[in-house]
Amino acid sequence: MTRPPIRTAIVTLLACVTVAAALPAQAAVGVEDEGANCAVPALPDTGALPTNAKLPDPFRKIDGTRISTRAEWTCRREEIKRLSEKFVYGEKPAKPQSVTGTVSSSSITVNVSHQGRSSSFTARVELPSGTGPFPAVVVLGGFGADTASIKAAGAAVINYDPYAVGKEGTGRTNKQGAFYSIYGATSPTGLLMAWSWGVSRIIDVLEQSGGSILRADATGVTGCSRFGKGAFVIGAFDQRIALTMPIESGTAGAPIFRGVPGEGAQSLSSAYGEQPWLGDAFGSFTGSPQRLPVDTHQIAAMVAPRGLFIMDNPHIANLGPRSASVAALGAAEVYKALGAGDNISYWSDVSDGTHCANRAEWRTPLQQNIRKHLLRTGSDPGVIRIASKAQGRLADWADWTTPVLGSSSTPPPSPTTPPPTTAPPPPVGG
Ligand code: MCU
Repeated sequence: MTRPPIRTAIVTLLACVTVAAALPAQAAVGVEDEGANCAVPALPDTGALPTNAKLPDPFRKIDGTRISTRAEWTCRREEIKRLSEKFVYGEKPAKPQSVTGTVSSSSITVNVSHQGRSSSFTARVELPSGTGPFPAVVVLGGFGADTASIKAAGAAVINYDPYAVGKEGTGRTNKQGAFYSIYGATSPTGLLMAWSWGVSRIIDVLEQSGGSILRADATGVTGCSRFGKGAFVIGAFDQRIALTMPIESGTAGAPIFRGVPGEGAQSLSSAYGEQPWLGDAFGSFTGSPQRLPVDTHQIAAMVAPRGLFIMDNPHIANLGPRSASVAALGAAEVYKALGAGDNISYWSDVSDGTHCANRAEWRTPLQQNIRKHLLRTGSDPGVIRIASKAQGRLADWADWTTPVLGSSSTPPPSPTTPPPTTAPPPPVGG
């Protein structure tokens, strides 16, 4: 696939510029990070990271052993979280000392203060018809998400301007926005994680509001393109988000970092340099993603067992759709191991090649996901529907098998199942 289509699209778009034992179906919603108190071993230093051309084993802990129960996922997830913060996105600080705000049927205000610094931002609310309280989908940006279908399904829309929390167009030493007013303009945390922090603070305010207009336990997130990158990270890093729906996110979003160079997607150095989306620490890996101790299949797996619906466009190689499909297939192995295989969807089988188009193909799965994970009135299983022209193969990237995880602390009788197999067509980069 050639580059021109995305350029054309960009010109257009820049104009708008355990959960312990019995997991399955729904995750507990209510805690931003259930593993916050896990005893995580010391993380490796950048210089000591081994080279691994394959995708890191999501089930192998930093101490070298593999998890054998579902309950252990909570702390393994925490390891992935901390590794991702250290090497990919930058740290997401815990809830600040004070978060206050208001929720009305038309807007949300968020006021934050921490160690003598304060900042605030607002988001516009659109309610669906009917009687609340409503679940809500946080929509980043203002293009590419089918807000009419979200509301028709019965969820409110929270229009979130990520730039109020982390501006684009600044250098890495002069980051601006509500996040950086608190944590400093030279914070090494990138914009995607700053945006994630902002949505977490919106959910804090929803929780404090008593939930009479918008429910705090039924929040989704979506956005397209750079805001798809944002939606991906936002959903991964707050376990109160019940449904994560990145659209056409491209490099620094869903596509596996290791696959990006071979597929002809936007290069890691281009994405790293274009905007401070990724954390400053990622600068060490733009030419050597094989040294990263985590890849995006694990970031996607951080969403498990919560709802995840990744939408992609197979017609634009620059978006890395093959590499994104591999991430989804890898994450799906974690979902399966947790007994939640029905909660993940990936859909790139769409006809219109326009970047961030409003697509009829996604309307039904979008509304099914909203009913299942936000309204909790539906039970449709997730769908993996990969366009044949952008089909990645997990078997080419994974040298690990998917364990059968015990549902208690007793190790299961049989430790492994055969390697994941999914589909025949050519490998990423092929
Ligand atoms: C796909 O997301 C980005 C892409 O990474 C950028 O290189 C390009 O400039 O903008 C895309 C986007 O956000 O389009 C609206």
